[in-house]
Amino acid sequence: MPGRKLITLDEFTIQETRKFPQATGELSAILRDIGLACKIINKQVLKAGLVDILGSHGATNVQGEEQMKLDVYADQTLVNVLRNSSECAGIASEENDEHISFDDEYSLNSKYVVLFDPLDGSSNIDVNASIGTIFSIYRRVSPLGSPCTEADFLQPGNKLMAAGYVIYGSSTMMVYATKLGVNGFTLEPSIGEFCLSHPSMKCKENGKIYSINQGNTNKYSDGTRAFLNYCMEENKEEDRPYSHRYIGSMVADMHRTLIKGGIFMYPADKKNKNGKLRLQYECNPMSFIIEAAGGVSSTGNQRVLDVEPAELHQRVPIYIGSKKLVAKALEMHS
Ligand code: P6P
Repeated sequence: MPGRKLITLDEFTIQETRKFPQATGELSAILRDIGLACKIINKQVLKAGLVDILGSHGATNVQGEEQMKLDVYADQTLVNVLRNSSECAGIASEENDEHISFDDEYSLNSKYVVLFDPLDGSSNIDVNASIGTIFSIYRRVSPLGSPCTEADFLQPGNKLMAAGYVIYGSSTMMVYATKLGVNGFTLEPSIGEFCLSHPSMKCKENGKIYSINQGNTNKYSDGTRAFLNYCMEENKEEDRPYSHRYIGSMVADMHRTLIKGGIFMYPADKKNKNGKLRLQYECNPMSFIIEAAGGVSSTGNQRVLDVEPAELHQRVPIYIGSKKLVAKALEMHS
């Protein structure tokens, strides 16, 4: 791109670090590590149909879901890259029952821990729909020099230092948020770098797209069903009926919500009192990102980021996206 200033993820994170004189650059290093791991994962995702890595890996993860080989590959890639770089004290993954503490001297003295869903939406791998990696970075609460503890990973989302996702779609993009804002980077395969393509991303205050698995409608609360009827009613002044879009991959549905506005919902239902999505691996990172972009995110009863986690794999209902549309959904939900 002659003439156009190319800013790579590495350059951007270094520039951001300079805004905090006391920063040691560890957070930037972790973001660069995650970028590297996701470039490695991306290579396998791009050839999923060619290499015999489709089909179930046989094992099932802590959620009782069949593990696709790509899930396991993505999980191991993230663990290995983060362990080798020694920039964090340990990790917790949606694919593993317990957290993993890294025991080399550098890791033991690192001040951050990382959580991730290594390959969210993996049921879409076989149909070539977009899937993604979701990550969260917290400052540890356990003492430096000692192994990280479960308490480091059970912090509420309002303690997040950074969170983001990589979407393996028509292009491969990394979007991450800190308290400074949300920025998007598109992978330029010819140089193998994530390049700044979506600076200062903002979530529209209102939106015309609602995203939910309507197949579960008969299990939703009266309030949620009333909101769905509201979205489907004709109303010229309010551009209704709205459009329904649902990919079934949270990263893809949330990326569209961030860019085009609207609401994504995975409510509780009669069978799943806490919905399906995991607080620490999906809902908190996405809520941190959407709030940093000016949107909102609620369980229906409280701000997602304020939920005090009780266990690593707990689930919460979620209503997330444009401020006005989420407010309407919550008004009808209650
Ligand atoms: P359903 C993928 O399995 C996932 O965890 C999210 O990425 C996605 O939003 C949701 O589950 C889809 O669930 O029940 O609609 O298939």
